[in-house]
Amino acid sequence: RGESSESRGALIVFEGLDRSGKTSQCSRLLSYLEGLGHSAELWRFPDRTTTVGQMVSAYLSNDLQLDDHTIHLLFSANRWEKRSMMEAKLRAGTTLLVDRYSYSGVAFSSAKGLDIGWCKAPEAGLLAPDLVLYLDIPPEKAVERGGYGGERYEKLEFQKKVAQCYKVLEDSSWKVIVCFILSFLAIELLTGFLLPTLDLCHLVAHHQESC
Ligand code: 2DT
Repeated sequence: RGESSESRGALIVFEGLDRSGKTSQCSRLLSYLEGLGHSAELWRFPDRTTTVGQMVSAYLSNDLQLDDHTIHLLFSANRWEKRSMMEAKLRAGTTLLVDRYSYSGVAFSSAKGLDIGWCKAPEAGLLAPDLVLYLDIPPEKAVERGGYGGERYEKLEFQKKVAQCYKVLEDSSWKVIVCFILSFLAIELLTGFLLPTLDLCHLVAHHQESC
């Protein structure tokens, strides 16, 4: 390991359908990394605590009706308002485990029929993830897990479209993890991808643009 002043944290993003296990795996990975002595934090988008995030939350719970483009930009704005804090954390050496990010933004909005190029545009300039862990679960299996609440997107037909839209977005930063393997091998699998990424972060000086 290099000098601590030269090392930054890694930006690790979890993506997947609702009920794919992102939140659980994020927490497990956090404990694991902390056990290894890494500084790490759990983040999630949407971050419902901000003013923008409260609008997003009201939209998701059907208390607020918004045009599809408008809500798309609010989701993106919610990432932009956290960008400088994320960068500061990463520079200070803290690894961020982020539950949903730009890929959710593009997949969910393009699943509604919005142009994919238009959906990607406001994401340009956000911090690029070092690693995206995509938890791959068939939509029918996700429904079986139960726990779909009453939120706007938690319906099987829509989740099927989202799954198709996610597939188009896969790039070299992605590791696709098949969900039924995950329950047995989660930490081993994840850390097989993760630890090399953490090492790499000590060498990478700058973040690239995302999307
Ligand atoms: P959670 O259930 O994980 O809180 O997500 N979504 C999320 C979007 O449509 N665009 C985005 O940019 C993000 C981050 C996915 C709430 C829902 O919001 C969707 C599910």
